[in-house]
Amino acid sequence: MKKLYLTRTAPNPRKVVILLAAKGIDVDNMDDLEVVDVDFAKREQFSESFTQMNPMQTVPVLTLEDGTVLNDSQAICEYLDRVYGERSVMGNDVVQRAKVCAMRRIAELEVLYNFMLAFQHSHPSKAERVDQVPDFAPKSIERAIKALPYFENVLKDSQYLVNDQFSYADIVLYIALDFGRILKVDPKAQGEGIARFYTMMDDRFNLQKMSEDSHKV
Ligand SMILES: N[C@@H](CCC(=O)N[C@@H](CS)C(=O)NCC(=O)O)C(=O)O
Repeated sequence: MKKLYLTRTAPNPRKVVILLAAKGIDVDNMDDLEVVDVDFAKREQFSESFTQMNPMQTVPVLTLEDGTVLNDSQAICEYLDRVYGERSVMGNDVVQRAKVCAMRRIAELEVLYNFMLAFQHSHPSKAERVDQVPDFAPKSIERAIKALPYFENVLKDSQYLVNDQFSYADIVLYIALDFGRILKVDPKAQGEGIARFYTMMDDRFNLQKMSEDSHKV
């Protein structure tokens, strides 16, 4: 049995859950994969057994039957995209694939990671992990917001980010926009295209519900 370690409130594990959902697969109902919820509040990512498996002490992690450990969301998504379902969310032809890669890197590096840095440098729960510099938080939020017009420019005229076709780049931007809400950046106030995109993605994948459900487990 494969095992997928995740924390449903955290952005990087959410990429994996949404990638599967986009392929019509419910992560909690797979025959050959079991989900293991890692509770940050209980510091489970720092436990000895988890650290042994992933010395980076981060989620998501996917372990395969042969003992392979994949400890990065991108690597896990690449693997799951190839192994499950017919249509590739990463892109079916070489040019689409390359364009999805470029777009998701910009969404990830410019938006998601700046929001993550802002959170890590400002939230008390991250003080153990990060040598916090509080001034870094507003600057990182500013950098993320500065990147949004790039996406607005695409989304004002098309439904999705790459060739008007749903892709992994959309997943990363959606997760980043949703995470921005924690930092009081309203995804519906960043331009008409982004607002429409966020609403469309949220109707389909409902990240808010995923957070609520995770508090029940
Ligand atoms: N490169 C990794 C980064 C993973 C990462 O930073 N995960 C965060 C959650 S989004 C984490 O596990 N943080 C643990 C902590 O804050 O203690 C990936 O994309 O999988």
